[in-house]
Amino acid sequence: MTQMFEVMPDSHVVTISRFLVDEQRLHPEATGAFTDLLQDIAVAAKVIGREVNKAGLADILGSSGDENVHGEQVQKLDVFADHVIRKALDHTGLVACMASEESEGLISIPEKFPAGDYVVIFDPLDGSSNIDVNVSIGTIFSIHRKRSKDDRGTLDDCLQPGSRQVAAGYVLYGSSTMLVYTSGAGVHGFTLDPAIGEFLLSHPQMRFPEQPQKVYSVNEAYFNRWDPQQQQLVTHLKNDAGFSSRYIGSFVADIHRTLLQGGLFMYPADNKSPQGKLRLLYEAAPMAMIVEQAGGRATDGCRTVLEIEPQTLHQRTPLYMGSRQFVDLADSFF
Ligand code: AHM
Ligand code: MG
Repeated sequence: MTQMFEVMPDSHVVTISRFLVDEQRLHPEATGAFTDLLQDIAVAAKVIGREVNKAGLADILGSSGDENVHGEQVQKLDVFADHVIRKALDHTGLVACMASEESEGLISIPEKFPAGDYVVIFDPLDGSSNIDVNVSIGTIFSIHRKRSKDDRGTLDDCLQPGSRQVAAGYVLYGSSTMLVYTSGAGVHGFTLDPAIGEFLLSHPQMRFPEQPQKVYSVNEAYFNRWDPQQQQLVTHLKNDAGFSSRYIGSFVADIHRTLLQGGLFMYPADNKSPQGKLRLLYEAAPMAMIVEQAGGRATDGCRTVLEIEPQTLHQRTPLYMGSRQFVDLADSFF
């Protein structure tokens, strides 16, 4: 008997490759290098996603110790993710240098490979403490163009303000694996179809909802460490403004929810961490580009995140991001 499949009459299947190529056609001057770079990042995301999905099996498959069943060294998933991204990009001739939240200094491209014009800064697996409890985690990436004359880039090429990013994105390893990116012309989301191994366009032109859910997202256990303005803001949100609260404790997942449903994400400074916890280059700036491209706002409580001039690779920043009207409201407390 012939099997019947229901076909949605108006649906189009658009792979991330097709989407990137179509976008590239809008820029006749484009060389294709940027398209190739994003495709390489998408491949790295699939490899990381595959391992993340198997993480819970590590114990039964015998690879939770330092060695796996083949006697090979087993890496922690965040170190593995770091390695995958480096190896996906270092030989391509597209990248001048990289920086990773997992490494202290600049990552140079080995001399045996050609160097390119792009600088890639990434947090290979953010929220990795959530892996063991099967909570969503993510990869975050930020792409700049090299501005130094040095063939292989310098630290200075990484220390550019977020406003100079040419693209930024994240991958969420959740109930589905999603890749969300912007190159300055809106935010687009792709969901991995594991059966065919392709990221398919599922969320074109993502925008914060006009009528956002009144939700704040913050680790409220730190309330007593906050300064009075921060305490007053959260007290106002819950007692006067009718907000509810959601906090996963996994940055990519918290921001993804905030983007889809609206809300206010905060990781403020406190008296133990005067600069907050999140890193400007690996976490705050790329997410700020996405949030602003989707119609939201991102600040450190007084400055626009995208305008902060980084001084060091691992510098931290307090962070407020989400629906524009809620970030404005937060501002009014500072
Ligand atoms: P990590 O870079 O060590 O993974 O930490 C970053 C994570 C973010 O995903 C999350 O927003 C934050 O730490 C949660 O911190 P806290 O446990 O202090 O609320
Ligand atoms: Mg991180």
